[in-house]
Amino acid sequence: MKNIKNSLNRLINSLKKNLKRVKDEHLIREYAKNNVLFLTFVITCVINSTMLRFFCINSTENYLAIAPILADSAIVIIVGGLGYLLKPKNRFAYFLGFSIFFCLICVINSIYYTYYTSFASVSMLSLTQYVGDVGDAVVEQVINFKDFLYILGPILLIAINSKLKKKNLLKIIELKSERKKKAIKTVAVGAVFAIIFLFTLTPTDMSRLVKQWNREYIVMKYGIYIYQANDVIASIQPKINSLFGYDQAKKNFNDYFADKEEHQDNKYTDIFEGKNVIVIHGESLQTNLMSLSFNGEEVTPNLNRLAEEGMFFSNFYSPVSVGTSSDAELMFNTSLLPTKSGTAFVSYSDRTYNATPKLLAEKGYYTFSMHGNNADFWNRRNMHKSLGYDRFYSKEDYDVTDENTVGLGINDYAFFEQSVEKIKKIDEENDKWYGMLMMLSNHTPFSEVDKYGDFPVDIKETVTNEEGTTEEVTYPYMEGTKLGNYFKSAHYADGAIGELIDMLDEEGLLDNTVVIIYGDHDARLPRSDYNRLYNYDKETDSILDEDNPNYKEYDSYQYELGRKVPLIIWTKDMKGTNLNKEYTNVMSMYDVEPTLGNMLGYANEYALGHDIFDIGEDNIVVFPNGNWLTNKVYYNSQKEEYLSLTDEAVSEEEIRKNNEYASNLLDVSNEIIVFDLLKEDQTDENRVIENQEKGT
Ligand code: GP9
Ligand code: MN
Repeated sequence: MKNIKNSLNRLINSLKKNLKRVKDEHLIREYAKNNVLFLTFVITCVINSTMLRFFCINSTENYLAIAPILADSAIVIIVGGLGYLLKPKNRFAYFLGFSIFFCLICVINSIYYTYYTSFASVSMLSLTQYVGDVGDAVVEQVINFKDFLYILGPILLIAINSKLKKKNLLKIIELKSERKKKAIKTVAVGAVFAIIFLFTLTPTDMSRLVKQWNREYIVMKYGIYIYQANDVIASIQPKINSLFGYDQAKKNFNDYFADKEEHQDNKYTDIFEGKNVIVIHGESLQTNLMSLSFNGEEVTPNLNRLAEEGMFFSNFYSPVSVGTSSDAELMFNTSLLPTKSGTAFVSYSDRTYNATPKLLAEKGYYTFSMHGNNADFWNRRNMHKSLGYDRFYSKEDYDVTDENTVGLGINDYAFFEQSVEKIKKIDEENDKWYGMLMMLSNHTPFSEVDKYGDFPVDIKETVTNEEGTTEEVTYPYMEGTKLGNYFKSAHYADGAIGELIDMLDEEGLLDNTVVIIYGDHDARLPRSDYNRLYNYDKETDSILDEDNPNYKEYDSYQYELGRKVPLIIWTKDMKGTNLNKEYTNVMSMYDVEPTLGNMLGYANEYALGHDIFDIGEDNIVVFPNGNWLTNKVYYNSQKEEYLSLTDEAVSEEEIRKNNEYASNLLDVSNEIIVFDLLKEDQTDENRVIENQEKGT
């Protein structure tokens, strides 16, 4: 006991002595003076990462988070510390190189976050070829002043270096042993930061880093630099994984499907058997458009009419990841979810898919897809073959002129008109057919308002003044906002859908045809614009105060839930039948293949979604970031909190079970694609058949 006391006293005395030395000899000031470049490098890099989190993730938890600052500091101090191994004259280049590198990480992520509400991945590098095509959209809608604040870091470093140079303070000579000692000491300080950081981690934090799909959470916990390094590992992992972890993946796959309940026939089974099918891929069409009118005119009168006359799935979601349009197509046709890294269309187009076009082709259908954009966009030229389309009509098959171009390419009206001509021929030559028509005009940034036709999104009122005469007063309302422009663009696209239906009808192409319309994903518009939509005060031309009794809260949950897209299944003669109604159970894009398959008489036995008429109100919609939604609850896996949608209590057990379900679904789907498990399965079957044949 006495010994411990003595040792403690000795330790405290030595600490006191050292602190006194630091104070008396002005060691801190001395250190700062001799290491200005290193300190500038460290401080600016840590500030940049903190600033990025601050701009992207708005939560008090984020503002107060110390863990990512520790993690960033550890990385930057270690990287900077290694610079001391270099001769002093070479250090500036080293610090500047890394400063630019870290700054670029912040700039890219800042821009990327605005567009995708997620952080960047190197697995997306293979997609930069598409940036040219949507480049204007990105520049116009996505790049902000704040994205370039990070450049101040390297600029400050350059400025300080030139000042030091002028004062002749850079000509220091250091022995190799001295440099080594300095580097070791600095790296050791970085290691101390790293150790303290490691103590803040929970097992959940560790497992999320390995899984990498909860990007926001990882950045919030580990900072942007560790996130990005981990992303590089995670992005090359699928390639390595597809060489190694096959056995485990195959086992997971077998276990998953062994437990899956078999599909039962229901009253919708085969109701459309033998009918032709037209699918309309509605670019950026959201369900909320359908309930909006301006000055008595509906935004989407044609969608509304088709929904009223057909089967309207009003609680339908498209859980796309970074593959946006292509992820929607993938889910719709294969009942798989987007991949965790990269996109299925670009990285995994050579895999085997049990896709609707392929399965219908096996039933004697002629299957085709039509799209006015370049065939290589989203690698459709290759992927549409893998999905089993007999023919992909792309830009080269259309007459595209300056006059008929809107946004990314041929406008929806001209596209549909020319498509109908092609479908007429297909119909003459084929017994039955399945065709996907992919729209293009209603694509972000929705800025070609002069081409969308006249659809004012203001408020017009007729008022009687004191003299008794009437005059028309106009309040700007949504005019000039991004959301307002989106309404004009959607109204234009909706008009094209109306014309398509008329043209098909005139050609007699609707008589034995099922029409399916889906919105491919939401339009990614700012929440503040929705706030204006719901809380506009025309008297002051501004947004109502939050404490105003008429103020309607539009929080992040409402925004998330408001990202639903329409799904309509319609036939010419459906109106008034027992099919003609609104279906309100939550449903996902990856539930379409099993639902439609049941109606048309085909099945993908490895579908991950459900026939909605089988699963009904028990359905769960899983999003690529691990969030999920049921009729009762929306769970946010990044914040680990939920929103109850009914008065019923939500048990912890239910949350745990659904989290496990979501995680399994994402794993199995990813493994099916990465390890090409559907191909292997067919090979297994072939092997069985071959063996049977040998036996006979
Ligand atoms: C491009 C079109 C749009 O051809 O499908 O793709 P998106 O940018 O929505 O993913
Ligand atoms: Mn799209």
